[in-house]
This record gives sequence, C-alpha cells and structure tokens, in this order.
Amino acid sequence: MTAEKKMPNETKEWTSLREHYEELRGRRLKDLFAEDPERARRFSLEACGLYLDYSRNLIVAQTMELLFALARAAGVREEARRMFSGEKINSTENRAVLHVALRAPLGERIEVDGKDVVPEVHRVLEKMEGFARRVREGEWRGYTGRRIRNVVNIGIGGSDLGPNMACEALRAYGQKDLRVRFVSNVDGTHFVEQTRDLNPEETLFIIASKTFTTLETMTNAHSAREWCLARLHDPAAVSRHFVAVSTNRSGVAEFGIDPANMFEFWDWVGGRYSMCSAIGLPIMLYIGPKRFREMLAGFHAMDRHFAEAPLESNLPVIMALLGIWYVDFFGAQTHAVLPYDQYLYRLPAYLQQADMESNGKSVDREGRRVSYHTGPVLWGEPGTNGQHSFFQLLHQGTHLVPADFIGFCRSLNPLGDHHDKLMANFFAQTEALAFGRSAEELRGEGVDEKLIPFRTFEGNRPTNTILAERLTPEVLGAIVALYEHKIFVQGVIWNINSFDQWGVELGKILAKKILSEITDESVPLGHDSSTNALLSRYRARRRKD
Ligand code: G6Q
Repeated sequence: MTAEKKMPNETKEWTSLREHYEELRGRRLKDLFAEDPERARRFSLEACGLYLDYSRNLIVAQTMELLFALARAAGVREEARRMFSGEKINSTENRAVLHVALRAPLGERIEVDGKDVVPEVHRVLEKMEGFARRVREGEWRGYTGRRIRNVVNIGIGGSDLGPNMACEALRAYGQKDLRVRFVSNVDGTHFVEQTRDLNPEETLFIIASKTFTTLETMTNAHSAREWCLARLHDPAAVSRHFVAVSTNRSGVAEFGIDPANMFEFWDWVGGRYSMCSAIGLPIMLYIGPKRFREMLAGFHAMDRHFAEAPLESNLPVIMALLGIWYVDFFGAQTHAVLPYDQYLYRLPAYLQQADMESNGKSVDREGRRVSYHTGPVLWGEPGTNGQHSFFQLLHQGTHLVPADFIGFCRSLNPLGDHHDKLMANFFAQTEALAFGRSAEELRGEGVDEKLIPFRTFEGNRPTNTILAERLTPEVLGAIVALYEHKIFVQGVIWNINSFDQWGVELGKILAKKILSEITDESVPLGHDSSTNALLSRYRARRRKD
C-alpha cells in the first residue's frame, strides 16, 4: 500500500516557507531595493516577447529558492510532462488535458489512447481555414445570395469567453466590413439586443457548444433559427446561415445543421481551454487564418518555454509561485489583473473563468478536504479606468491585493500623446504601490499635519509588471498561455484537479427542475420556505403585464 500523499502544507518545504514568511513579513520593499542595487535585474526575465519584472514582490532571493523547492517537491515538472504526453490527468472525468496539442505544429506527436491527435487538429484547422476564406472573400453567401456581413457566436462559458475576449483584443486586425457579435446569456435581452440591427440574410450563426445540450446555448440557438426563418421562410436556409462547433455530431444533426458544416473538437479539450480549437472559429473569421496561426504560434512558444525552461527562469512557474506565496502565506484572497490596453478589456473576465473555474476547489486530488487556501478571486479592469475607481483600495485599503499590470511599448492607435500618458500612469501606479508616500515626505512638502494620516501611503503592495512591445496575435497567445500554465502549476502545488467543474454542473441540474415547476403550476413546491415563497410569488406574477 502506498503511503497517503502529504498535503502541501504538511511538507518541510511549506514549513520552511512559513518560517521564512515570519522573518520577512516586516520588511519593506523600499529597503529591499535600497539594499540590493541588482534587484530589478535579479527579479526580471524575458520570454516569448514578454518582459516580466517581478522585483516589486514581497520576496528576497531566499523566498524564490524556497518556492522553487516547493514546486520541485510537488512534482511540477513531472505533472507537466504527464499533461503534455496526453495522460488522463483530469482524474474525475478520466480525460486527458491537451489544449497544448491544439497549437502543436504538424509533425509533433501527442498521443491519446495510443492515437496521435496532432494530424486531427490540423485537419480541423484546415477545414476552418477553408470556411473562413470563403466567408471572408464573399464566396460563402447567405440563402438569398447576399454576402455575410455579420457573424453571431452563440455559446456560453468556455464556448464564449475566449473568442469574445480575443475578437476584442485583436480588433485592430479584424476585417472591417465583418461584424462579430456574441450571445451567451439565456436572458432574451442578450439575443434581442445583439441581433436588433442585423439583417438575417447577411448573418451567419455559429452554435458553439462542446456538449450541444447547454440550456442557454440551445435556447438561443432555437431563437436564432426562428429569427432567421421569420425572414427567410424556407428551412433549407438554415444550412447557409448556421454552422456548429461541437463534439456532439448527433446533437448537431438533430438541430438541423448539416454535419458537413460542423467543426469538431474533442473531449480532451476543456471548455475554458478551448479558444485554440474550433471554438476559435469567430476569431479566425474575424482576423483571418494567417493571423489566427500567428496567435497559435504565440501560444505554442509559451508552451515550449513552460515545458523546457528551468523553473528558475520559467515565467508561468514564477507567477504561479508568487500567487501561492500571497494566497497561502500572506492570506491574500483576491488577485487583480490590470491591462493597460483598451483592447484587452475582456481579458480579466476571460481569466476569471480560466482561473476560478480551474482552481476554485476545496477538495484535493485524493478527495480530501484541503486545509489551506486554493485559487483566489480574480478580477480586474483596464487602466487607466480602474485608477478612477477601485485603485483607492489597492493603495490604502486594508486588504492585500497582489496585481499584474500588463502594458505595451507601442500603441496600435498612436494618437497624439495618448500612449505616453497611458504608460506614464502604468509606471507611476506600480511605483506608488510599491514605495508609497511616507509621513516625512509629506511633511517635507509642507502638507498640513492634520492631513498626514490620510495622505500617507504605506506602499509595500506587490505587483508584477508584464511589458511587451505591441499587442499582436502572437503576443496575445503568449499572454493567455502564460496564465493557463500559471493556473496549471498552482493546481499541481495545491494538489487539486484544475480541469473539472462540478460546481458548474450542479447549476445546470438545479435550474432544470425549477423550470419544470415554473411552467407547470400544478407541481407542488417542495423546496425550503424561502425558495417556495419566491417561486410562488414569481408564478403568480410572471404573466401579469
Ligand atoms: C468550461 C466549462 C463551461 C462550459 C460551458 C459551455 O470549462 O465547462 O464554462 O464551457 O458550460 O458548455 P458547452 O460548450 O458544452 O455548451
């Protein structure tokens, strides 16, 4: 019998970190910088077009050594090898986790159950490319012969957030006469508002659903079909205006979409890790196959970096370890991602799912309740907007909020001195968060003594700075893969399964039962008194207007 695996907080590496934390907790970043003129150089590195400065973290060289030791003891390298080689590391669903295969070049071999999946990946990519070219060049037309001007993606969660985020992020590269919209919410408002100004004759719907059973997506897909047929009348029009992205061939056919117009993916692609699969079809339609391939190359470069670089110079590993340092030793409950680029305004929402659905777990891979904290609440908004809203709390609140600042040296829309002003704020904020403003400095400036406590900034608020040259498809790919692998490393150290999502499944089941009770008022309500009262009230009023 093998001995039960120790929880990470029972290991000697964790104990050393705890002791080290006690020694380090009173230290100030201001002093750490003063003591070590090499600090910025020591704690920075560059890979895949991304420069990471992590010197403004509450660490010294020994902290990193102890964190790397923790990563080694947890078997981060071995677990990464298992993921890359197609082992079924998603143990509760008995599935391989192979989003890295979606961006592997032809010729690389990655096997699932003894079958190389890379040729399949490229077959689907080529099919997507053929389709994207035809739509973009006006060869694929609507039922009445009109050019496709609008693409509406209907999907939710992993079948929405990635393509939605990337289409916004890469808008500068998008085909100008093609509108790409996203409908995810089952709230009819979403569908109505997103299609209100569209002509069905010029609109192509992509029904994106891994399972092809998701309530929201199926409801929106049926409404889309009605909306389309209300104008086009002939059910034969569906095949010109609907394509599907799914793993469920029979479900697609049942809906009435020609399986020839289905772009498939596989059960070894998790929803929130699927934007490089056919789920990325709206991105490819919008930016074109060449740019899409560049994005995949950016993902792949980061995959290689993660798989090959030593832990000490490995971007995702370092960011993962710093995250654990704050969550488990400093007690940080949240983590902010703050892109200083308007195009990246959906990135925090995207990463929210990637991170929180993956590492929002309280049971380890052995099924035991964990006795340490796992994934933090991830949130964020683009700069400089955030500065005029929640940054107050980052600077002077009582919570420690580690933050990632993401910025670019060159703007895609050079307009007067906007970019320099944007970046001046970017650099100023991380400096202020790290070093604050002391009472002495304020006195030196002649600030009224009564105001000193209010105008003092403690500083010592940790940040990472990620600086890249320009937001290109490749750089976007590298950024997303960086976070994917960061999440993976944290999951390994916390010994949780980052690739299932039973919390999501529960919601799907509960809503189905209540829906039947709402629509059939003869069904007795057998819930708790609160739910019963709310449902009765809703039943009585829902059709009163
Ligand atoms: C992602 C989750 C979840 C999923 C949606 C949509 O990792 O599993 O967000 O993507 O529930 O599921 P379908 O693609 O099956 O419609």
